[in-house]
Amino acid sequence: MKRRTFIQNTAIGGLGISTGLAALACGNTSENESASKDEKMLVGSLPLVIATWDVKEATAKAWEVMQNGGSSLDAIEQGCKVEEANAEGQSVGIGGLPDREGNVTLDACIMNAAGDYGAVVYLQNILHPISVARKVMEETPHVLLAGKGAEQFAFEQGFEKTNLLTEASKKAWEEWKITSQYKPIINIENHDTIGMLAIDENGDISGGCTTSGLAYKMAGRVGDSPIIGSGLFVDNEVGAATATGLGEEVLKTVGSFLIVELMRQGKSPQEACEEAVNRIVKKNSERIKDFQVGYIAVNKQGETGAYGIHEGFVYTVYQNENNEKHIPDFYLKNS
Ligand code: SD4
Repeated sequence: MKRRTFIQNTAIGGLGISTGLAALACGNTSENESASKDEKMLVGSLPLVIATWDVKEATAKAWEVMQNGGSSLDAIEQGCKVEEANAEGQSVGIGGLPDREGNVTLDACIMNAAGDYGAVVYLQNILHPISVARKVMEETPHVLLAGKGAEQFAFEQGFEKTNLLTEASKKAWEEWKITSQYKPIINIENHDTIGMLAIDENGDISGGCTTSGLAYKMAGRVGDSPIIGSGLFVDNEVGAATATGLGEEVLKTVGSFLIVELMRQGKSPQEACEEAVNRIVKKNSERIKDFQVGYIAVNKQGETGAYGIHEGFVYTVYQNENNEKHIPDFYLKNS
């Protein structure tokens, strides 16, 4: 049985994991004896896209790219661009809520299966930070460009200047200024901040993360999303993870790297996401009622996992021809 055929045959069930397939992967069945080493690795079906929040248009785009023979890296860039261009969503790209000075500043990063990484932080006036991040990765000797330098680089690469502050976001900011109270709002992200992971038919994993960060943040503030190991980490031998929510807490625990390392040690994506959330919870038992963090992860075998602190975090999976919103378990349910 060729690998591709095997992949097609696995296309059953919600997240693509059935007992039979899991057993095949674990080496318990007689079919297993004729399976190649490559086939034994596979549990969920490929290709696969998973993203934070309810972002079906973005996952559909990424899926389409891979159906047309594109790589997981192409899928990530094109999928993330869908949300960046959505002026209605107020936490990524155009229409993102500004910092307290009224500036929309964007953070994004991308990682490929070779372990290359590119990122932009505090980028202004550019519609597609994920594409600039990819250019940083592919066209420069660096991995991370910030602020004016990142903007200048984007212009040199042919990106156009775009006003990212929409009327709706300007109005929201003007209303906010009346009280100027700063308090992260749980699940404000619940539309389009995007952390996305994809595995293509070759089994290669890529990931991306793009956001306007927290609304009304201090000028100059950068969150976890563009920082390797925190908002995103990909290791093509093991799997990938990405985060959403209060970036400061993700940064302090290097959450996405932690999840990938836990998967390397044998934890499932679900167990690894839970452990990463638990680390944050343990350090913040008094404060966790005030902020949200959610993780999603995928391993090399195509299994997925997700976990949040609060109810309200959702994610989207496109696998087996199904593009669906999922509701993960969350910490505060059990405490
Ligand atoms: C940040 N983690 O800048 C981001 C915000 C976010 O959905 O994920 N919003 O802290």
